[in-house]
Amino acid sequence: MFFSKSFIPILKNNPTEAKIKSHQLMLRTGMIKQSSAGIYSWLPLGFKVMKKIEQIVREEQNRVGVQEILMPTIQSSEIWKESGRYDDYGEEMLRIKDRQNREMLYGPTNEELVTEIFRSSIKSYKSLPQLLYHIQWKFRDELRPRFGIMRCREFYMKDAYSFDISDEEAIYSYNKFFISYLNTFKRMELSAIPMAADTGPIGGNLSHEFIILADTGESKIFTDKRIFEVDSSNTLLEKNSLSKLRENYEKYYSVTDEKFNNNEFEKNVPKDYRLQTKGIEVGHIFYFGDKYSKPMKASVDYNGKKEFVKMGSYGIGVSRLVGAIIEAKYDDKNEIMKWPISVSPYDCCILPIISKNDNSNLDKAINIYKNLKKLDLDVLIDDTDENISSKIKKFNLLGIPYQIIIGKNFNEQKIEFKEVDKQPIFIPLEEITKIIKSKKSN
Ligand code: 5CA
Repeated sequence: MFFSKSFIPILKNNPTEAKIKSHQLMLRTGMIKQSSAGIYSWLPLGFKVMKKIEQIVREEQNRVGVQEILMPTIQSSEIWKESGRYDDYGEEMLRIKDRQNREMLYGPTNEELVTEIFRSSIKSYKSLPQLLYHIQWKFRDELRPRFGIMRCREFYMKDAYSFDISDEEAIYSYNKFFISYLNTFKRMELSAIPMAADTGPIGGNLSHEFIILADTGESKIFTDKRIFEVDSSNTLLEKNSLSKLRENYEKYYSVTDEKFNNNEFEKNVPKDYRLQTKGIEVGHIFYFGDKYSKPMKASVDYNGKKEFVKMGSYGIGVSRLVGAIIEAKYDDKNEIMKWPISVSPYDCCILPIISKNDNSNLDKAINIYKNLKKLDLDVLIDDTDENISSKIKKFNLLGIPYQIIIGKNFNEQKIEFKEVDKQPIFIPLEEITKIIKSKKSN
């Protein structure tokens, strides 16, 4: 992509309405545009990042055997009346009437709809477990939408649902999501810590929030620092290995504020390991047994009788993750963003120094651009005649991790190559592509 033709509307200064760095940076670099309170359009740069996050989430769901479906955003109120949540959900739910005066709603979550889909087709326990997910827009009429896409009204969520015959099997499903979430966030170079959490309007008695530590986060957390050292890498997708993993985490006291109890904290965590801080909730998983299957009569035949299925639900804030990654990776002091390559809007950028009457650096840059494109790399070339220092400043904010700079002493064997947050090195193009490709395939 040529910068002059791209739709990346950069702002000169930080917008004053934005209070946290991710919101500032997303507006400043033209990733999003607010269309009304808590509702945003996604412009090319932001959309590319979100789509890459979505794809990682999808691959990791598929890897643990969850099947993708797509449910609509608009739901009928009938099923919500069956579960009893139509009234409970209150003003956060956006209620709509169609032309026949039927009560509809814009889905804030999908437990009811997926249960309705399940019960209409699955009749025997032999078809269990069923693990289904979709990635779809949600609407919650938040009282105080804030921090840009971090707490907004319309947001993009991956929500998954599990159906099992017994508590034991259902916990096995729960644990598959547990490992899948750890792997998902690891691929985005994030360290997300699972913490015992409250279940809120979703219900149930077992729940974990996946939290990224950040001063600007809205979740208060109380944790034993040793939990950061738990290693999930050799976990197998079978019952014992997964419950061992959960045990390894649950050994350490680690909770969100709704679950916090100071006596327990002090009793269980030696003084030196106590940490009270803030974080961003990027995922939340719940086990709630027959909370929905019972009132909605979702049962299967089992040993000659009908058994209500045991359910769990599992969310990831796909759009919120864009902001959460910025909060985790943006270097405020030096004003440098560095996207993890797995979600970066481009793999690499080329910054030629272009003077008024001399296009030779641009020609060299275009040549390199074509070579990189042939190797399937996604490249942004800054073909504008801005001076190099403002180009560098701009690209520090855009956060593309790798830069090729073409200046007056250009030498094919020693091309200036720079990681956005490091000093440049001088190497041939083959070396550059090797570095980027190997980082991408990690
Ligand atoms: N049905 C369950 C699990 S599928 C559910 O809705 N869980 S949730 O309410 O915790 O939401 C799942 C994830 O969506 C959260 O962890 C958070 O990352 C994201 N999320 C929730 N509300 C918002 C919001 N207002 N703006 C942006 N992201 C949100």
